[in-house]
Amino acid sequence: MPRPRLLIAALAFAALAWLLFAAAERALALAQRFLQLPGWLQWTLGSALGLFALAGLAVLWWIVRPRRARRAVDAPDRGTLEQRIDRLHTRGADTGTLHAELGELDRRRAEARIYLALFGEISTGKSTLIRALAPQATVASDARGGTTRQVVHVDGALPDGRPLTLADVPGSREAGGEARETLAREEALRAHVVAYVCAGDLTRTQAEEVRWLAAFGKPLLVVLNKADQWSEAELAQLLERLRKQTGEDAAMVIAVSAGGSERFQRTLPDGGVEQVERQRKPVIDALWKALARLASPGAEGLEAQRERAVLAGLHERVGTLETQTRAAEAERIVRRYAQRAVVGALAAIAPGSDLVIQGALAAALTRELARLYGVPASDVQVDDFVRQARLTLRTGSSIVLAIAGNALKAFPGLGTLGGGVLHAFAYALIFDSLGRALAASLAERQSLDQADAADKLKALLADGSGARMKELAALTLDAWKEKAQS
Ligand SMILES: Nc1nc2c(ncn2[C@@H]2O[C@H](COP(=O)(O)OP(=O)(O)OP(=O)(O)O)[C@@H](O)[C@H]2O)c(=O)[nH]1
Ligand SMILES: [Mg+2]
Repeated sequence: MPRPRLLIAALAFAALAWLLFAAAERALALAQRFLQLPGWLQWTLGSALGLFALAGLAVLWWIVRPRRARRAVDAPDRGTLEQRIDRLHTRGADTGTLHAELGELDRRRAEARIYLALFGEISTGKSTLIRALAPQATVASDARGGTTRQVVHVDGALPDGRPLTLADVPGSREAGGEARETLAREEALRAHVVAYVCAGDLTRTQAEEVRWLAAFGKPLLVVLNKADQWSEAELAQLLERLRKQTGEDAAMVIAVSAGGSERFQRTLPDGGVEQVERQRKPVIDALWKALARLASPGAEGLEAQRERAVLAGLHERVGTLETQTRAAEAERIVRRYAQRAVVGALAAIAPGSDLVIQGALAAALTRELARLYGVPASDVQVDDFVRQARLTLRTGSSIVLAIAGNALKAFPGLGTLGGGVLHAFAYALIFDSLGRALAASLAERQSLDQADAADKLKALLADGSGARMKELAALTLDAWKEKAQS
């Protein structure tokens, strides 16, 4: 610490000590005077002081009371994210939509319009609300008045004239609509302000959606639509419950009536009936007021939070793609080693009755998979791992041969090719199981966990079902044919 700061600290400390002494002295003097007062005055003054202290404590509690912790999402910086996307691209993953998302991020920043996304379960009235917010806009969206299938943007304006783009998104929680729900969520992240539209008390899943949106830290508005369906007293209660339910998550909770149409039957004077459709009048003043307040920082002022949300969403998407890409790569590696093991087995002159894992091959497979998952693996660790796999196999050798024999019966062409093929097939099964077990364990534990991988290996060696056997049989047959030709 530089000297002047040290000096200031010492002076501040001395001043504080002096103050404390003075306060203590004063308190003692006051206490003495208090004791000299007549009894009734002691009581009145004492109770007043006590009440005062209690009120102070209450205020203090109100300030520091524990609040429902808001889970903030991780948002990496843009540079790191771009590097990860580029790495995925060079590894052959389809990164088109990720690049497009970054492009859209920049496009909207340059545009400097405020984006409001309306998000919520199906049929809560999002599309109707957008029509009410921008009645003059010619919306291409559902003239049929059906469910929204894709993201639709509608241009409007805030009460003060600033341009506003409204994003209508597909409703969430539609049976079989998972892909559309993803579209909706991604669009919600791209907006400056999000309105969560509901039409009554929040269900647990709706409350979770609100929490999910809030975690991105953007202004979030909960809009109770279809207010016309409730009495004033019911509405007040509903709003109260919604406020309690969403707590810190929502900046505001308001009620509106987007309008929509109602149909009813009218009995005509001649006794006939007529179907009538009538537009309800929208009542959305509260929404305009709330929007004016939430959008007051302007597109620029809200941009940092918006960018954070988009990057956080991308972070998740990139993570998923990384996992998928790595798994696909692991599968290719495992297949390559299974092939090599088969070729090696077919080249052996006289196959013994024992199955012994080809050590060098297994070590190379282990090393390659560990590198893929970014798990450091020393030579000792790799050797240990191969030894453990051998032990696992020794006890399971007969099971593997039995499974291989059984599987071969299902492929008539292979069964007749003799014992060499049975052994080769068994090795395909062994290396495929070893590789898959190791890849799964590495992905799960991020370490070379022998016990875990051995458990997984045992399970896979004993699993002779399904498409895996077919693939391994084809692989064995190909190798056999190649050998026969040469
Ligand atoms: N009573 C009443 N009904 C409304 C109101 N707003 C919308 N509706 C009705 O609610 C139904 C659904 O409205 P939409 O606007 O299509 O709902 P949405 O949220 O866009 O639905 P999805 O696109 O499927 O997610 C329609 O029948 C509307 O007429 C309202 O304020 N009051
Ligand atoms: Mg809609």
